[in-house]
Amino acid sequence: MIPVEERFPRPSVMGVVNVTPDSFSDGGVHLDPEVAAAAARRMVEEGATIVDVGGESTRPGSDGISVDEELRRVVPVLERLAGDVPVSIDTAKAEVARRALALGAELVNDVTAFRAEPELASVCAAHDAYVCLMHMQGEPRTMQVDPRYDDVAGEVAAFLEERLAFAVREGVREERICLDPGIGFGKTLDHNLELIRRLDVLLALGRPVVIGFSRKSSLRRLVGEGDDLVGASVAAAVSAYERGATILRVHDVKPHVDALTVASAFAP
Ligand code: HH2
Repeated sequence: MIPVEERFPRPSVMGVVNVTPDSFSDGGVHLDPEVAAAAARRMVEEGATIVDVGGESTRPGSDGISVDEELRRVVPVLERLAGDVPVSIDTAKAEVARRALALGAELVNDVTAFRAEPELASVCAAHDAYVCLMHMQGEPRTMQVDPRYDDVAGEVAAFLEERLAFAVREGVREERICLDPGIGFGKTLDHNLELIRRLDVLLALGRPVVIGFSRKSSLRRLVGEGDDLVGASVAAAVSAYERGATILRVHDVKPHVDALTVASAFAP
């Protein structure tokens, strides 16, 4: 296995496949495992480096689901992709990650950064998996009620530094880990903008940064009502890339790959 930086050269695109009835961005679209697997394959053809498969929505206001329900949603998709498509599993549950890794997933994307189930860290360590640790203030059910920070960039960085140290203590190799400030997870529009503006604070931790701004409601607040958020999402991804982000987590792969290819052509 190679370090994150080599496996995911900057910029890399992570395509999102939510196998959920209720995700805010693509809920219900990929509930049929054949449809989900076909979408994942198409994302890789369009230039995604990896596809993030998730069975539990974390949209504001959502409740959790059981291990059995999450497995029932994601396993049929993972079985169809095994050995064929590079997969990340978006889960906070050790049992779901264990099954996904056995089915060939190479990255575990935990929006709770090993807080929901700390034993998930040793599962990742045992498989030498890549890991994404994300910041969230509060929990999905209530996180958007009244998020507050004195210094959002500093507080998010301090949290991720502590979770990085925890993961390493549990045996995950640091070179396998990337960090994500968690756009929209207990944050206002201003907090989200500030996190991208001051991405250098996060980059100072020395790990590759993942950004998921795609189709999030902050973009809707900026551009107003309209058909889709593709243009807004692409602009956010390019801005994050130009400030140092490595992996962009997106729903609309092709326009992001095109935009990032052009943006990276300007890099010295
Ligand atoms: N955002 C969502 C879910 N997982 N993981 C990381 N690392 N970063 C993110 O920003 C992130 C994430 C939420 O977006 P989406 O998957 O579209 O919706 P839902 O949680 O409703 O399934």
